Amino acid sequence: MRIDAVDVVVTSPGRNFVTLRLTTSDGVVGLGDATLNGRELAVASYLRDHVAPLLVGRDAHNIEDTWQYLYRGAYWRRGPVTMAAIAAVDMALWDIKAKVAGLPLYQLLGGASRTGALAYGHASGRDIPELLDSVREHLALGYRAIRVQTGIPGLDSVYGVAASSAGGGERYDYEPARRSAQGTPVRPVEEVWDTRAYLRHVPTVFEAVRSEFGPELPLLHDAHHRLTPNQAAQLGRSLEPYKLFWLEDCTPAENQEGLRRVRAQTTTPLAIGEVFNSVYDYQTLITEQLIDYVRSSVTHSGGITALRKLMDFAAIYQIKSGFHGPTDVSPVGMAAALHLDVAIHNFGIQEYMKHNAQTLDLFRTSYSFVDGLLDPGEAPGLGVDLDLEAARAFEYTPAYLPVNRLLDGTMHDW
Ligand code: EZ4
Ligand code: CO
Repeated sequence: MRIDAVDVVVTSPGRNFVTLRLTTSDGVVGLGDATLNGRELAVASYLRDHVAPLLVGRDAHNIEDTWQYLYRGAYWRRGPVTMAAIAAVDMALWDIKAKVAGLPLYQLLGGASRTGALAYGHASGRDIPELLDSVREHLALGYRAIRVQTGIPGLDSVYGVAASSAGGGERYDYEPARRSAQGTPVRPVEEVWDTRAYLRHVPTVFEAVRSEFGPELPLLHDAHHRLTPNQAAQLGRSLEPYKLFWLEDCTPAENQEGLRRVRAQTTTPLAIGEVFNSVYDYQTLITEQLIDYVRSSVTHSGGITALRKLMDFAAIYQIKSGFHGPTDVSPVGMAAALHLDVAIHNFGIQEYMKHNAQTLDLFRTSYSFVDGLLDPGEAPGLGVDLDLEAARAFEYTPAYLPVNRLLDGTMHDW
């Protein structure tokens, strides 16, 4: 069975998605997600200009060999653009293989290790009362684990907080990259950040949430790479009384050794890796057991083939998964994560936000969210179809994530 056709579909039903669509000589279609928020067209070009010509005529069944061919053959290793492109090819080939087998993909990955994947949702509020309402709304939707983010007194807007003023008054739980007003050039919005105010405020937020919802509810928090190792150690310690499920991206973790200090100073569980793209980014973090959860997405880290190996490596050190699942991973990438979630033994939790209605109209999914658990469904393959005609109607629209500056104007870590 040969790969006959390679198509790259860019569509923007509210936000941009890049999808690879492979068609085999037998007419089987496989989909892969290649969405890289804010740099989408770079991956689209990588696939169209440099990968598509290599794929036509290859045996669609040889997934591992194709992975190695694209990774080693490029000479230039790793990097988010390359690894998102390889991920899309890998996902599409697994989709095809599982469709040919007539099985949902998780069956080819060893079958189900659990009845569903525990999901966490994003609750947020500009202040504590608004946050508590958002937690209640998430509990009503069925969530059994909740990420908590709030505004900080004195700061205008904070990334990850719905209804911040920079969001134009609209809630943006989904942390979208922002488009600019019509006719103005598109640039990242610049937000002001104050680490001391943040470190003072966050423990009061968790105090309020714990006293309202009790000790059982798993709570998470994302620091979005903004702290130094010493500041992260302070935050981890100050949050210990609230027993977090995890503290995410406390420092910019390309400095893996920096986590030694954080780890030595606090027992708050740590999750890292949503901006990583290969196992090598984790080498010190995993072998020295400096983290508890791997945050990679299938989409940004070389696909199912690579992420499964990474999780096997992590398993040796009792480190679990907590795959990235924002809405800038497409429904195809989310489905791939769910098949892996139910199959691997060292699953921890899955981030989950529902895509908007337009997106779910284009991408027909067979996964479901019931009583706090995600289920990949029983459709053969990944279980996602893409309505090509409808997708083409939504043109690519540039949009970028915000950047941060400190009070004196210094550019800050994310
Ligand atoms: O900000 O995916 O934990 N989740 C996150 C995400 C990221 C976006 C960036 O594209 O931090 O929402
Ligand atoms: Co994050």
